[in-house]
Amino acid sequence: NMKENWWQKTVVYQIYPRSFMDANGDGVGDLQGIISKLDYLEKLGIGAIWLSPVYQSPMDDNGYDISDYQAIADVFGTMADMDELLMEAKKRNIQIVMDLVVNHTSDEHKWFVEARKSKDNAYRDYYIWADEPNGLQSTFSGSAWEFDEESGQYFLHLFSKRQPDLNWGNPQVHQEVYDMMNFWIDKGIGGFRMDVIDLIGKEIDQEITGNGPKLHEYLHEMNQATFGQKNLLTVGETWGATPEIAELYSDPKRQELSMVFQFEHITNAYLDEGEKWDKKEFSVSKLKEILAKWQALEKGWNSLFWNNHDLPRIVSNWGNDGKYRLKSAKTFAILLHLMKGTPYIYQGEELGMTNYSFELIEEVNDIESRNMFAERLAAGHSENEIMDSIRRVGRDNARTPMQWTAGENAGFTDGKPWLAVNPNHEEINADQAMSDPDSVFYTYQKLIELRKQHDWVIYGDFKLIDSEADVFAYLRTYKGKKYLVVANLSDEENQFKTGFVCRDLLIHNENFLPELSQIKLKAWEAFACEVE
Ligand code: TEU
Repeated sequence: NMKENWWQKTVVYQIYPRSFMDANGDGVGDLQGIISKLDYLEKLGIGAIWLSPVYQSPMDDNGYDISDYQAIADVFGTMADMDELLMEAKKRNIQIVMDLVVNHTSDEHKWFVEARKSKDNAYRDYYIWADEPNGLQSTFSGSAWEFDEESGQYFLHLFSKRQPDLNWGNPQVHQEVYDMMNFWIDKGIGGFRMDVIDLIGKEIDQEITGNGPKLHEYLHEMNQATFGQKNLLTVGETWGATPEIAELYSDPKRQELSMVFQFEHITNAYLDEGEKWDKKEFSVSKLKEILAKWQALEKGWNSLFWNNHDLPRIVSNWGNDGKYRLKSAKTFAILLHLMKGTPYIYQGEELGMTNYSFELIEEVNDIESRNMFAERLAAGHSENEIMDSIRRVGRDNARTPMQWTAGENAGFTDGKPWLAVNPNHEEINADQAMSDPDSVFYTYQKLIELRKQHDWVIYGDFKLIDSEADVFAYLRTYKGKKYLVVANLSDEENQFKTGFVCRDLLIHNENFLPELSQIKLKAWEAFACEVE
């Protein structure tokens, strides 16, 4: 019975450990830092933390390159710290969802160290080798094949060359992964966020990477071998999912995952086509169309998110992080959190944290941005143009340290922060937010509270309401009652007309009661009402 699943009723908070809180002064966030902020998260009201990787890693991709799945990276702490985090979180009814990165390992993982020793090594077949590279490209620029001198073949890496892809065609790899997952499940974790999981069914010879023919067979097998009977939250990162595909993952009958992170609303809500780094014009109409299509999911469950550690800050990307920073941050929150699905908050989103103005490539740490910079520079793009792209959508925008205080380094560290702290921490910080009833933080807190109080938020049907282009309005219905959510995603005023009467105002980012028969919405105004 879907209705008994805790993960449908909760709100998840993503922590990027490097940038959350540094307890030991080395400039990098750590597990003790997280523990010290659990009270803050409890106050926000979240029920789970998605913890980006904290495993042992040479940090070529900030921990998404794992060299030991059952050890903690020294910079983050020890296994004892991890156990303490699990225990302290549990005391506050917070589950810990671990990041599961099993499309690839680090090149320093013992399996790969062995595998590259020779063609007949027992671990050779844990990875993907070829005598000649084919046309597959790495997400982080260039060919996905790297020549290994020692053993005389190329190995596949869909990400950095220090992230060799595991060979899911080899059943032994499955078993190793399941054993490792069970190790974590036995520790009492709340689930897994599965990194680029849609790539594990790849068929190299056909140059198929995402959504390969055996993908769902593997995930069903994984479910049965590990978390299947445990009522854990499992969320797959699936850049290539359509609603039809999402149902394959999340239809409970199929026993695969709880839900997926779908990206259509992130990648396609633009007027023009173009790749990640190209400048494109945000379209509210497109966003409405895409999200309404996803809300109609019947056999599965949605995740809801604007942000993560790979994406620019929503308030900078589609909101207005100047004049309307507070209002637009709240509007995106209200719009998302009253939809059907499990909402995810990325650290700092609840403060309305913004993108960072990277001036020089030297300030940028992210491997994706740095590789793209080199590639585009060589292809003749100007430095200015490339830095513009990085400022707009580079991954480090989300990775600057969490802004706790107005003080030095935003209270994130006593040392030298690994990535620049945004100077706007003097205004935008958790201390300020706590003491200001009008802060973005309290809007998130209120939304989380509404979800706990009202079943309609979780189970109600969704219907998009026809409205002006920049107004996103929808109706949720549950047990004969109706709830209206309206958001003006614009710097301009907009008309909104319906035949509804607002009976009970549930949340609003303005200080007056909306008169629904015909209202003029202010810039970035949003509210939700029970209506008749
Ligand atoms: O991301 C998958 C991924 O493809 C991203 O790199 C994304 O495509 C990119 O930002 C868009 O340009 C996951 C993790 O979330 C990411 O942090 C890792 O770098 C990547 O996998 C490799 O593990």
